[in-house]
Amino acid sequence: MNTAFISIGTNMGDRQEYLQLAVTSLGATEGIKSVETSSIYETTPVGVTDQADFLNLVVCVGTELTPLELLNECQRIENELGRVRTIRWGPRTADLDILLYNNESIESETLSVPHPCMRERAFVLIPLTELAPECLDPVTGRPFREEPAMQEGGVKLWQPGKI
Ligand code: A4P
Ligand code: MG
Repeated sequence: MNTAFISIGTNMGDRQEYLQLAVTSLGATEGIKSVETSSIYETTPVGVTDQADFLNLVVCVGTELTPLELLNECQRIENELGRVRTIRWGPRTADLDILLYNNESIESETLSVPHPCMRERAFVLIPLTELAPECLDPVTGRPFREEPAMQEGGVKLWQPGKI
């Protein structure tokens, strides 16, 4: 069994409902055997800042899917949730990014793991280290909890506990 971490973000419509639907869809996906979520955090937008606040969480999945199969399933769920791809970094109903897949380092045309921006994003690091406090960066060997971006702010606990 493989362990993967996935970041989910949403800033449109009923944000909690979209997170719930995304987590439920992951759990119902063939080849995904277990799903565990962090708390939900409300986060100020990064990148394009002139947009609504996000809800973010991180999910740990146990899976028999390969990394590319998992990416396909994440994109299927994004499409099912009606994401309209307009502006890069712009508003979306749900964005699912693969953060980590076991201890692997993957660089292909369609997939980069660890996710290239994850070390700079408090909205990823805070829920990730809540779920897996000892998690190490497979590339640098450092614990994610020691990343300076953890202190960046803009991330507040919105709904404690798993969903
Ligand atoms: N891709 C490569 N690696 C991965 C990976 N590890 N996981 C490719 C998922 N996809 C990966 O993604 C573009 C392509 O990236 C995919 O086709 C896949 O082959 P996309 O989802 O179409 O584009 P995007 O999400 O609009 O762009 P990007 O660069 O992925 O944006 P991010 O990094 O996802 O950032 N602020 C807050 N507070 N909270 C957020 O959740 N999210 C973003 C989006 C910006 N600001 C935010 C948040
Ligand atoms: Mg994305």
